[in-house]
Amino acid sequence: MAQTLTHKIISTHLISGKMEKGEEIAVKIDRTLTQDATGTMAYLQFQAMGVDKVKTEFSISYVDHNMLQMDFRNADDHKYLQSVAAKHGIYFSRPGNGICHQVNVERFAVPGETLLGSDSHTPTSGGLGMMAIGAGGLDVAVAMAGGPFYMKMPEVVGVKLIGKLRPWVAAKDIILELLRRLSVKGGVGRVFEYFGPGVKTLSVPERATITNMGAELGATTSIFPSDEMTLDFLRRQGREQDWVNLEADWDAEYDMVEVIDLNQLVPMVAKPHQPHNVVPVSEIEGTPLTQVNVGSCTNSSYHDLMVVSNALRGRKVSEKLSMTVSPGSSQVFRMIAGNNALADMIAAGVRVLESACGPCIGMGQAPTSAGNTLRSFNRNFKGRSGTPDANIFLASPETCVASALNGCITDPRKLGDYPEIKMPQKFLVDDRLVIPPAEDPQSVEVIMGPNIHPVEDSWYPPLDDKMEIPALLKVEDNITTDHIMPAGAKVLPLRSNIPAIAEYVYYLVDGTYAKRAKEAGASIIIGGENYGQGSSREHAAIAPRYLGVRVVIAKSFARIHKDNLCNHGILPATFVNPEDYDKCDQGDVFVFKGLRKSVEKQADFVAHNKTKGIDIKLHVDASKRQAEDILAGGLIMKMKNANK
Ligand code: MIC
Ligand code: SF4
Repeated sequence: MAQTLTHKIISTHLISGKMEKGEEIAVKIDRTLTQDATGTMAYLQFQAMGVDKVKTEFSISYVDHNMLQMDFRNADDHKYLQSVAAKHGIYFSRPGNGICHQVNVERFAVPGETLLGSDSHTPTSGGLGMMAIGAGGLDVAVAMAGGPFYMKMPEVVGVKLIGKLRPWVAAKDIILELLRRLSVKGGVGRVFEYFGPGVKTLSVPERATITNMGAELGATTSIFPSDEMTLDFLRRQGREQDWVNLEADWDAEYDMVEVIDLNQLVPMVAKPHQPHNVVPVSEIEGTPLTQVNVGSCTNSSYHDLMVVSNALRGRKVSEKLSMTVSPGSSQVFRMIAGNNALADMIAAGVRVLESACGPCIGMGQAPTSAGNTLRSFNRNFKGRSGTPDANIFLASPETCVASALNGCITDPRKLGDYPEIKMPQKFLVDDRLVIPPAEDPQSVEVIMGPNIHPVEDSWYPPLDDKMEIPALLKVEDNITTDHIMPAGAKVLPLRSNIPAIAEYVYYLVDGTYAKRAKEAGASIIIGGENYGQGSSREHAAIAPRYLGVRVVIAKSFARIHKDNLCNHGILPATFVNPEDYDKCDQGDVFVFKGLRKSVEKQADFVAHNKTKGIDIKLHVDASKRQAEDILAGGLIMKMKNANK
């Protein structure tokens, strides 16, 4: 039978389950990646599994998020990560080597293989024909220990690209167009597979921009075929041996097809505060800006920065705003330093940042109060920039640089001729910032600073059969993990310390929440559609769990967050009748009876809203395997019980 690319890769990695839409399948993971902000927890959990050496073909630990070292904490995390990697067979990408996804595309992504990463933008490597999936740290730890990754067999959406992008219209505009059409929940349970004649007009970094931001659709992953363009890129990276030709069969059938005519696209921008609030740039041209940032795992490739530098050469960034550029990797950084593009940017007034996530995750460069910031990044959630009342707009590097020159949102087509960027025959390849694992692991001592706090069994009691507990918070649709467990310069350094970070759960939404939750002992959260979209950070499950959250009732859940809740023993329940959401309020007390049996059977059940005197019908939104995790108090407890 004719197969999609997704089916081809899954079938060669299938361990169990039926490849039927919605069925739970287990797939073999060839490679893993972590980054520091999720990595410390992932490795603490991996260590607790007692496995000496990772069982994957290749595992790598990047340091790119927590780069502001305002005290010992981030620096200690880096040391821990370096030592734990050396001990357990993991490669370590040193701070300064670049943003995980950009480096992975350049140096380590392999077409046809599977990659599991503890970061939601792991699908960036799908730009090279890899099945690359984002997950919580515990799932990545399990994969490193040789376990499979479980997921629902996704629907496959074929995105047919026809035509060719016009000058100043960028790959970013393709994914913004898809977000405009489908919204941040349009991709849940789906893989986006690109095909059609337009595909061959896009380079690997352009494809990677698209697969990167497919995460904002809520997709399981996104993937491009591995074709001549892929070979060309790998050759320039000195990795042609990694190439295989891989594409969908010509007559493969997709569950749904979206057609995008590249000729018709125009520069787009996502307005605050969701990546799907997309309009043509022309619609909001002239919007004043106080900041422009180019970089992030979405748009920091050599080509991206060369376009920016070209447009800036001999000109000045508008004095109305501050512009930063963060090169995606040491490779990109050294190449633009070597050909003077960096000097042109500095001369134009650009503030050059190190090769890291930086402003994307609120690690410095917070914008002005109520200011408008335009970013070549992928997320514009409220507060993410570090300034709670700032407005984040998202666009291509092309639109960013045109706007930086003008001081306001500007259509890049006004910049004149599109520059001809000559791509180097060979990229500057130097992997010396990637440290291989130790040859004598026994001699390596894992170094743990005082802020590093492993999870404790006492946080994970088994699920109670009977509970009478309050809903301490009710939130709306599309709540992100940035709402639940914010990042930024103040909170990110606490990623290795759950009791400390738990103080910040939902603090931008309701500053009293953490205190109230601790006082209540056990509690519920009520959410709307697509609860927990965005980042893969499992802290958005572990910290609420530590605060006593037992059940989250929502209209629907985002994939990674739901998996994280189950892994950490919180029951994700959905309303059988979505209108019941309106009947429940913050403060209502819910009575659960016979809960264990319902979860065991994954049966629908009734919770009594005692405050309102009504019964609410709920659905256990978990697979059989996940139901077992929840009953045990979480996956770690289930594993420990099995070893007893
Ligand atoms: C993000 O973009 O939100 C992050 C920071 O990269 C996260 C991971 C994290 O929270 O550490 C992600 O996308 O998964
Ligand atoms: Fe880093 Fe931002 Fe990419 Fe997340 S989205 S990995 S914070 S650059």
